[in-house]
Amino acid sequence: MIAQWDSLLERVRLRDRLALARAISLLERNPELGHDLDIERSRQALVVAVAGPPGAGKSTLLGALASEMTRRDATVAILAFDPISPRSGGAILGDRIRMLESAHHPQVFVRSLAARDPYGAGTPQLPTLLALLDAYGFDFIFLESVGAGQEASPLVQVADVVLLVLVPGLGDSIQTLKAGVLELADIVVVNKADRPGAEDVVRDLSAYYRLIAESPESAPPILRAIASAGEGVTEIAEALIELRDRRAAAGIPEQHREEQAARSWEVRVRHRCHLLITELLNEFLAEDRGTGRWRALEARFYRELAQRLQVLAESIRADSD
Ligand SMILES: Nc1nc2c(ncn2[C@@H]2O[C@H](COP(=O)(O)OP(=O)(O)O)[C@@H](O)[C@H]2O)c(=O)[nH]1
Ligand SMILES: [Mg+2]
Repeated sequence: MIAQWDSLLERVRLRDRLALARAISLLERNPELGHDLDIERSRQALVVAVAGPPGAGKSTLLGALASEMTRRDATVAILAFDPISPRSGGAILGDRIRMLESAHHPQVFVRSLAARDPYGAGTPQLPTLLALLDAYGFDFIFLESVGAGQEASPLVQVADVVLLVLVPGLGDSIQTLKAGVLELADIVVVNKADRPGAEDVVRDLSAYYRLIAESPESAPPILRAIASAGEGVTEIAEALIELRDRRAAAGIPEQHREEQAARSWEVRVRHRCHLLITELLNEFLAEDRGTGRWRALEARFYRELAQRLQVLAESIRADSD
């Protein structure tokens, strides 16, 4: 399997799309693969987390943005993270993204992935996935979560920049948003500008950033858009290209690289622990539902958890030898 992975990786570096798709599938089944890849990442791609409430138009905007980027000869990867719905067991993908996917545009790669964590935000393989897409040589990698998206999710943590999509009529407007994501935003889009109240949101956001920004230049641009009509998309593409160019010119500071590597590691460890505990807990609960014997099982639960952690530790040691 390692040999298969290595040969796929070689082909990915030569921009072989089929190999890329296969490598992602292999990685989905084998989270341990590509362990060190994220450390080696050249990071020429700009990784953009797209955050915002469900229904804000993130998928629609991404479809329009991808088209705009390809007109500028840029290559784009879109990863859509869908929570595993207990009812359907399946995944949902925005219509516009689905359209792109089926159009087989040579410059756009779209993949929908199942998110197995409570934030609806990814998989333990996320850092490796990004490294893989980076190795292929994409200019932009967009990450969309269909989770609540208003908090600092793991997607935001691994991204280079955060594109926040908001809409008119957010109740008490920006007060309803968790502060974290507003502060992390590098570009803010007020989408559905065809609806009443768009200017109110723009005004509230401007006031907010005037208050918190250290200098006017450090406040994110606030752009209006009507994603469904493709309006305002050029400006968003230009803002992203400018961010990318500025980062490329400045070089990536060593400290930032270290921070990214540490965060990638944190995301992976968090997910692994979460999965391990959840799976074991589900097994115990299924075994004992309704009998009340679970109280007595607690000690056994911890013993078994320790054993599984031991197995995980061994597999990781074997992998890095
Ligand atoms: N009126 C209006 N509707 C839009 C706009 N952008 C997207 N929509 C619609 O909003 C709905 C949700 O869009 P979607 O992209 O799936 O949102 P997501 O959940 O944030 O990905 C869809 O029915 C879109 O057609 C816009 O600018 N104006
Ligand atoms: Mg969506």
